[in-house]
Amino acid sequence: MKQPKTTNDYIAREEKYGAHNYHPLPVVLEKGEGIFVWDVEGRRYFDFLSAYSALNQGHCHPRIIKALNQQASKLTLTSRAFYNNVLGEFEEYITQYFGYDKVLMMNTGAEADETALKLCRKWGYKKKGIPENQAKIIVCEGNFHGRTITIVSMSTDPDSYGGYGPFTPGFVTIPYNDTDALEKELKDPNVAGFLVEPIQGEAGVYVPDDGFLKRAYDLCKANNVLFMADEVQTGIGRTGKMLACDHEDVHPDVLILGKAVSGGVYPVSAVLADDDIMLVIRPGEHGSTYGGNPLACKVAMEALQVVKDEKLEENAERLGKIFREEMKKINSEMIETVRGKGLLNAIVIRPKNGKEAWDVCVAMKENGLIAKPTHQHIIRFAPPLIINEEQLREAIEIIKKTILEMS
Ligand code: IF1
Repeated sequence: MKQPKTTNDYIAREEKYGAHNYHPLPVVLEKGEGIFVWDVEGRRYFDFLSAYSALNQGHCHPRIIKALNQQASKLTLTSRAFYNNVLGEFEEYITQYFGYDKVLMMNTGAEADETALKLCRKWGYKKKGIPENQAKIIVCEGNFHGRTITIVSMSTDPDSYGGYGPFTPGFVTIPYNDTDALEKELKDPNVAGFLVEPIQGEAGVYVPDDGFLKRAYDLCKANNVLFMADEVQTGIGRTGKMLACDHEDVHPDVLILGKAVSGGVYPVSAVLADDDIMLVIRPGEHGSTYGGNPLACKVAMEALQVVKDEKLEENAERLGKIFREEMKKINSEMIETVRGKGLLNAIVIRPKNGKEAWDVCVAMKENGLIAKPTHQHIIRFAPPLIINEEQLREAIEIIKKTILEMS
C-alpha cells in the first residue's frame, strides 16, 4: 500500500493489516501535547479519554519525557536476573508514596491484577490455612480487570469472556455495591480475598454508595480476607484524591496500580502490600522480563512526582464538580444521567432520532473533542488532570453545543 495521506487511508491500512479487536472512533492522531491531540490532517482536539486515564499528567509531559530520554540512553533493561541501580530507588519511593512495606513491579494493569490474584491465593494457603486448591476470591458483577484468561474468567460481560472458555475456577460473583451479599459470601472460610474497583470504569463509571468501600473493607478485616483494590483506572488523582479509596480512608491490603503510574509514557504497573502478604511469594515464584526495568522506574518516579507537585488530585476534585454541574444544566432530553467523581465522569445518553452515544461521540469529534462510548448508551469523560478551568469550560461548550444540535 502506498503512503497514506488522508484519515481514511490510515484507517484502511489498519483495517487491512491489523486484527479487528477494536472499533476506534474515525480519527487518526499523530501528535499530543498536554490536554490536546492533533490528527493527521492537522485538526486539534481536546482529549477527553486520556487513554482510559493513563494520561492523567497530559500528553508528553516535559518532565516525564526528560526522565525517559535520560534513562533511555543509559540503561533500559537488565531483567531481574541482575540488580539495577534504579529499581531500589523506585521501590523505596513508591512504597513511601502509598504507605506499604513492599511493591512488586509489572507492566500492564492485567498483569498487576493477575499478580494480586496469585498473591492472594498463596496468602490464603500459607497464612490463612485454606486447604490446597480451595481458595476463593470474591469479585463484582460488571467488573473489568483486563483481558487475560483468568481475568475474563471473573468477567460478567459476554464481550469479554465469550468464546474464551474453559475458564479459571475459584471466583464468586456478587452484585457491585452490595455489602450484604459480601457479608454472606465472606462466611465461607475458603474465601481468601475480595477484589473491587472503587468506581467501576468499564461498566459505565458506576460510583458506589458512600461508605461502601469502608464497610466492605471492615467486613473483609472481620473475616480475615484480603481487601484488594484495583485502582488501575481510578488511582493517581483521577477521582479527586490520590487514590479513590482515600475518599473513605480505606488502606487496601493489596493495592493494584497501572496506567497513570507512568503518565501514559511507558507501561508500568505495580502491586503494593505489607510484608505479611507480599513475602509469601518467594524467588522464582512470579515475575516478568520487563517488570521493574530501570526505564520504567525512572519514568514512573517522575510521573508520580508530577502528580504531587502539580496537585493534580485537587484540580480533579474542583473541576470535576464544575463539569458535573454544567452537564446537569444542559437542557436536553438526550442526557439521562450525569455521574462520576473527580474527573472520571460519564453521561448516559437517551437515544433520539436514532442517534446514540456513538453518534454523539462522532459529532463531538467534528466539533473538536474526542471521547469514547462504553456499553452503547454511556459516554465517559476523562480529560488529563492538568486541564485548567478555562479549558474545561471551553470543552464543556463543545459538548453542550453538540448535544443541543442533536436534540
Ligand atoms: C482496553 C475499559 C477502561 C482497568 C482496570 C485493569 C485494567 C483496566 C480497572 C487492565 C483496563 C482499559 C483497557 C482498555 C479499555 C480500558 C477500559 F473500558 F475497558 F474498561 F479504562 F475503562 N483494571 N482498562 O480499567 O489494564 O492490562 O489494559 O493495562 O482496550 O482493553 P491493562
